[in-house]
Amino acid sequence: MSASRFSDTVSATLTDDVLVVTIDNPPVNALSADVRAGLMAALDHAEKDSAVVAVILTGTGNTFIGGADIKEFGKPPIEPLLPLVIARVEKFAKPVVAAINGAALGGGLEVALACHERIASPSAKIGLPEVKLGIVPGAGGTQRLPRLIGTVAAIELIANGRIVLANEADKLGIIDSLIENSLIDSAIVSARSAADVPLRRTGTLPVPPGSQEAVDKAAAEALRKARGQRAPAEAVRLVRLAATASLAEGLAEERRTFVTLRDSDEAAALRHVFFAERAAGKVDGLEKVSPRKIETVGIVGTGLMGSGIAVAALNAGYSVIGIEQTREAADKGRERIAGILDKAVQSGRLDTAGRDDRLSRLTVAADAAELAQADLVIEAVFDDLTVKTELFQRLDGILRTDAILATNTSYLDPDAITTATAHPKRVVGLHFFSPANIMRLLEVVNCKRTAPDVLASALAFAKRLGKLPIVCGVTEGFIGNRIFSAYRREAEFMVEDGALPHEIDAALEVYGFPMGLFAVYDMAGLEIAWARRKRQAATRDPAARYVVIADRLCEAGRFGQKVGRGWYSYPDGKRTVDAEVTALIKAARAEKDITPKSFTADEIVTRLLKAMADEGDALLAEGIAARASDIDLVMINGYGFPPHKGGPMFAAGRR
Ligand code: 3H9
Repeated sequence: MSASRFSDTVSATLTDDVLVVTIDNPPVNALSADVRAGLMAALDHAEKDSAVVAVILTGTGNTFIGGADIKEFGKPPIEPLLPLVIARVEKFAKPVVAAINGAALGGGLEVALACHERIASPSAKIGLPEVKLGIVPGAGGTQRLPRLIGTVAAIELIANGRIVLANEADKLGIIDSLIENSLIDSAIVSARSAADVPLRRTGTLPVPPGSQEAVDKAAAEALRKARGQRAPAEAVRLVRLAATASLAEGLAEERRTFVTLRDSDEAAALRHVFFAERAAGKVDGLEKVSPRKIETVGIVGTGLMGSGIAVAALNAGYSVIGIEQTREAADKGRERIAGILDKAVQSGRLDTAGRDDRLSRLTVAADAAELAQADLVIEAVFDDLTVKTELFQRLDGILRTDAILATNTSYLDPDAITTATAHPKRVVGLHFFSPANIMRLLEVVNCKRTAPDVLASALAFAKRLGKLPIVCGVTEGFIGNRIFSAYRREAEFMVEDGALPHEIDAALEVYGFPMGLFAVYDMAGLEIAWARRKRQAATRDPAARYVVIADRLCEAGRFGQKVGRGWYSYPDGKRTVDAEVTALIKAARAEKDITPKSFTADEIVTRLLKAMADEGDALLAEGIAARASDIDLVMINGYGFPPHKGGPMFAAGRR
């Protein structure tokens, strides 16, 4: 066995007559300029050296190749470009086998698709997730994948950016075999035997014929989910093209589309989101702090929120102890949790063995003493300061001193709740979003006295739950509800100034929100916010601008969709502009002598973005949020802000 190095990141060993080329470019073996140059040099070497009969491409660690180097996008391109490297692989005279040891994504899968054979370990994750970055595959993915798996499956994977595990990739025909052990040894055997038969070059294969109806259905489904984003539609177009155009034509069109999309605002926004997600949850100074061990999670209150949290924890493998005040309530709580799991079984997301395993790790008791075993206790009781402080006091006598105590309050001051416990350092806020088993966002509130290892533990817990943790300081409503309040306030100011709710909603929906603000209000119900406004009335600054319209709606019994009338009315369930609401708005304007002006959709969006970004700037100045990108993630993952616009801070900055 002899070793050679072709660049800083690409080296090879010659095992008898097979050259095993390894990419070692941590953290994810991205196809940087050095990797591309190294691969070309390795192929040069393999071509010239008659002792080499076949080549294997593989990666180090748990990645084969994570894709193109996203950090290179937006910079001048460096030769050799990836399509050139890939064309060379496909045309290579000696067999090239991809030994897919881990994630093969984007350009990484495109390299593998050009190889003459693909074998993978069971842990491999395979996909073309480019649309998630606002682009299409740019190195042959849209042209080669359909040649292996057909148009329908290729649309389904590429236009949705869906990543599959090796097992599914094997069934689909993306890989040729799945190898449990000794991947490289098997690859060597395959490569040698491939040297004796004609090579299977993916680009020369015809796209398997399929039903046009099924193609149209897959395309329509992908476009529906895309909600106006460009990349999925382009991906569909390119995959369809593979069936009718030559490989060369298809590749040229793919490349043109890739370059246009790569330089688009949409792609810049989604790249921002990608890196924002990787930065989220990182806290300066916490890198060296070890989290405490958490295996058993107590949840006090198994209502809507508590049961959702319980399911999230059970899904992540924790043992869960739910606590209610009475045996009857505990039974109901257990039923609620089991009900969520049953629904998952019915929809095929969970098998019955998985449900039974989860239920075997669940206890719901009426006696808080059970929490003595818990490593972390999350309170999800009624959002009332007295209720929560009394609970914290009681828990002091039950919990182990090293157990962590989390509050799930939405609006109360966690530092005020903390005063009730003799162990304030163990308190942290975990603000889940409902339904807690589904929503990815989790605001992790670093309270005044939270110990660093408690914060580190909360972050590790969030990660294990598969959540996106955003650390924030203590402020009313934390990051999300503070920005949302500013957004809501501005929208109501605009209604008073002359825009009608449906005009604002239409502008937001065209911008990319799944639903306009006033439609969301109606869906959520108006009465809880009304009650809060009434509570706050005495302490409100009388000089501050206050819009009475929402109060008037509530006074008229217009509590939203569930009563058939709110900001809109809902005859036959259909959202409809209501003249009574318009009259009420006009009357409120007249009371303040406001002459209504009209707003364009762009003016509406600009004003709302500015309101959100100004509040975001305030959160940064107050040290509540650590970075602007965290604020963007909160609004994208908790409040429907369109990801392809990058979040309010990013979008306002671009304007
Ligand atoms: C593409 O391929 C286009 C082609 O079609 C055409 C080209 C012509 N580049 O996620 P992690 C960094 S587009 C640069 O926490 P994990 C990431 O920022 C690409 N950097 O790890 C982070 O850095 P830091 C298509 C990248 O183990 C670190 O790696 N490919 C890239 O949880 C660790 O990341 C994709 O969209 C990259 N491509 O998951 C795949 N990827 O430590 C994108 C990651 O400084 N990547 N980084 O914060 C992933 O999905 C995951 O990173 C992966 C590993 C599953 C690979």
